[in-house]
Amino acid sequence: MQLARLAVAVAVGIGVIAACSSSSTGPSGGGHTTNISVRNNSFSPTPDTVPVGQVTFTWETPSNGHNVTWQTGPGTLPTKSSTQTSGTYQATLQLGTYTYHCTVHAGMNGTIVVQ
Ligand SMILES: [Cu+2]
Repeated sequence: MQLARLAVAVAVGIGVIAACSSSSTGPSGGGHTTNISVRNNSFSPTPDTVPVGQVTFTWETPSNGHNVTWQTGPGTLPTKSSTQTSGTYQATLQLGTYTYHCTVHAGMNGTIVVQ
């Protein structure tokens, strides 16, 4: 009986992991990826849930000038990116929830949940 309970617990655990990793974007627009796209006037995916560590923002081309500027988050916020039209920018994140935006375009916002 105890063994059966353990088997159920393991099966449920595997199911949760599979549900999280099966797709980079969920039905609500949320994602689970450390690679975030900088599009014209939006970041994708957002909200995004990632593990502690580095995330990479990649500017889709062609692109207008955008930047990644951190607004709120735990501890000292990462240094903002330059305003650029291509390339990548990386930031190292710790446990907690971060919000960021592009200072050029009002409404170009993003959220990353680090867990
Ligand atoms: Cu922008």
